[in-house]
Amino acid sequence: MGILNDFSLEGKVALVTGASYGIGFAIATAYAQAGATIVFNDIKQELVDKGIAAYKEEGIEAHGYVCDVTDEDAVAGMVKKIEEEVGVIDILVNNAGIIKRIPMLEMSADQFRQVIDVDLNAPFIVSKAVIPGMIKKGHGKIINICSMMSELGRETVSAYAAAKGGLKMLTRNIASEYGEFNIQCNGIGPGYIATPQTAPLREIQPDGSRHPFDQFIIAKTPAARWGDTADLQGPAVFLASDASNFVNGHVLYVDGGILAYIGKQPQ
Ligand code: NAP
Ligand code: GCO
Repeated sequence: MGILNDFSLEGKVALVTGASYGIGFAIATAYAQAGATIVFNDIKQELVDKGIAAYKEEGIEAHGYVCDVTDEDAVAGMVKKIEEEVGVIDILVNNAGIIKRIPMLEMSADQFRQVIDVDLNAPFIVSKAVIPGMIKKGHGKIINICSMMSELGRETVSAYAAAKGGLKMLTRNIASEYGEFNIQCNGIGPGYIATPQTAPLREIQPDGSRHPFDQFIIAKTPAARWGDTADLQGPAVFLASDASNFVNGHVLYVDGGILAYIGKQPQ
């Protein structure tokens, strides 16, 4: 098969955090199709059970663990269990994330910290727990799910933008610090993707019209549509596979062109 072999994930163990549904689920499904064994976690048993059932429907025997990614001891315990029960992790996707859309002057410091904790501190905690195994194995892939907000700001998302901007720099730093151990750490910056996280921005209005933010995103995206979780699958497989072995510290924006576009000129 030549070059296509480089994209295979056969024999690899992949941990995707917060992957019962949404972007994490789509990425894990693609990894399974490429040959990897799938491990995921979520905060609640109910979500883990739902996730396992959803993977089963796709013909995937996924291993699910209950774990809050912000809890350092819990994460260390989970990674130890995964190593014993499934195998040493080859691929980590730091996907679990939250957003709070609150104007900065109305946001409490506690709310700000909660977002930083899940979206920035947790990728540090989980990466720290898996890197030693990757070093022993002689290779590893870490993929951090960044955002348009790793580059851009907008009203109401100060904590999220601060966290995702920080996650871009954590990505570069892991690449810098552990590249010599054959570990590649890259980011994916999804554009606006239709998932439960963005559902409030797409709600149909009482008069049946589209949400103004929905219309704004369509106008701001050269592809003129929201992204689908499937749009992230190919890029995620590339960054987890041998095809990207000399790609390190990069953020691959999968955004339908948003970051390249100044916006529609006035008619
Ligand atoms: P989602 O639908 O809200 O899914 C996020 C998942 O993370 C949920 O399963 C959630 O569980 C889990 N999670 C949250 N906090 C956690 C914690 N402390 N420990 C373990 N799991 C936790 O979001 P999504 O849209 O698929 O987004 C996935 C990632 O992509 C996030 O990092 C997000 O910021 C990023 N992203 C999304 C978009 C987009 O347009 N949708 C664009 C760019 C980047 P619960 O349901 O229990 O909260
Ligand atoms: C928002 C959105 C975004 C997206 C995504 C963009 O309120 O602006 O939720 O932040 O979720 O991260 O890449």
